[in-house]
Amino acid sequence: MDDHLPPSPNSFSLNPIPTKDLKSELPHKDWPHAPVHRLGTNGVYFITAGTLKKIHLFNTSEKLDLLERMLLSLSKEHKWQLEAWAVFQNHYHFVARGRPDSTPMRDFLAELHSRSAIELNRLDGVNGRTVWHNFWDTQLTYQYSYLARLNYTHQNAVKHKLVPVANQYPWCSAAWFERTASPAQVKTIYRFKMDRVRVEDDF
Ligand code: NI
Repeated sequence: MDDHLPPSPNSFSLNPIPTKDLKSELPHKDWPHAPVHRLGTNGVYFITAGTLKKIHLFNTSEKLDLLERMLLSLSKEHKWQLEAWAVFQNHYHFVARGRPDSTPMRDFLAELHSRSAIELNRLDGVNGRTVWHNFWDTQLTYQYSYLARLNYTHQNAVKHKLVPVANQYPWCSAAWFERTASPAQVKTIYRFKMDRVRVEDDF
């Protein structure tokens, strides 16, 4: 993701370009806690959302950081516990577990979409551009389909051919999951076949 850097000079020397540590201006990454539970009485949802016309709007590391951090911090604020997520240039997926006092999912998504659009448009210096187009929400009520979607989300960067191994993709939950869950949990989830999972994911 270094495509925003200039090519290195070959035959002449340039003055060093002052670099700014963009990460220091973003809120820190607000990691969720426990990565796997049983399906219980509280709703667990699988959400997919895409940008308007699938345009690659979050097309720098900074913009992907922005979207991922906003997702992590707003989900905590609205009491949706993230169990898997993957954020890309033109869409995202996540699995989140509600509580009795969670904000309604649609209100949470409305805030995520409006705040991320405002911030992205500010970075791009444009006014009022529509960023998000639509989203799909599925309530997960069967253990098998829940676990399969956790794996689908952790592994999504591999499906989209961005990395050979999911934990190499910075804007998804795979590395966090492998670090936080027990080795047995990781093995169980990663074993789930994803070819029977039908997800809107033509991005
Ligand atoms: Ni996807």
